[in-house]
Amino acid sequence: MARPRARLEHRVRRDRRVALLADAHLHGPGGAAAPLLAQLRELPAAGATRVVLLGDLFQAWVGFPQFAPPGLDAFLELVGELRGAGVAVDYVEGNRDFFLAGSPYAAAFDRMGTETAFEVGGLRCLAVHGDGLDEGDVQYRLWRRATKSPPVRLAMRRLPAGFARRLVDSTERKLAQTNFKHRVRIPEAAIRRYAARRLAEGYDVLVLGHFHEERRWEVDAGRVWLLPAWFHSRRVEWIDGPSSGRPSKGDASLFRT
Ligand SMILES: [Mn+2]
Repeated sequence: MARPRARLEHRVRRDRRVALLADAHLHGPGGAAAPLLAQLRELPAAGATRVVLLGDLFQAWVGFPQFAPPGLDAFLELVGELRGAGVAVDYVEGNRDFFLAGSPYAAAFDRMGTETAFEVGGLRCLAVHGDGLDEGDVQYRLWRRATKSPPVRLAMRRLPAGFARRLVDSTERKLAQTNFKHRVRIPEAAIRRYAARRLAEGYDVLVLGHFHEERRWEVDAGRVWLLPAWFHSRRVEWIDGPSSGRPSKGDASLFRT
């Protein structure tokens, strides 16, 4: 049986313009939060109706207050402003995000979980972070299961702040090791197998983060888009619907070469 996923509500709301952002790794390679927040602040004026944050926004983000990364308060305040301006904000948990769904932070977003779905420009899109879909990487999958397990959650919830910071730092080093293979090779065959399975559920586009390098593939059942890491590209990506008033990138040009 597949691991239970925190399935999110698939509302039939057609978005006009969706902004996508993955792997900012703030306070890691992404640096300070301010430049990213400035870009997000522009989304309502740019016509966004939804922004999907595909995980690993911070170098590490744990759903308990003693782990709060620098810049979190300003980020959450901005999320509130975006939603107040009519932009839906979804957060998809990455491998550097721990116990966020079900935490007090979840209420700050329209949706918070391991995946989200939306429809824009006639495309039914599914967004998932992308770690753990390589079924051949047993070491990583075991590590992920252990670090996101209920006993670890219980232990982390009770940790004092100083210890929490040291734990994040040592976790950081382990992540660097377990993710090493992903840094040198994108598991294309595994991603294509995963895409075939998920697109068959009724989606046209699978959007992934995590792999940091951009790829756009046509597959039998639809399309796969690996987003560039924000800490490299320093920009948000877009999927446009036909009524956005901008040249349509919703369909034909979404996968332009
Ligand atoms: Mn990741």
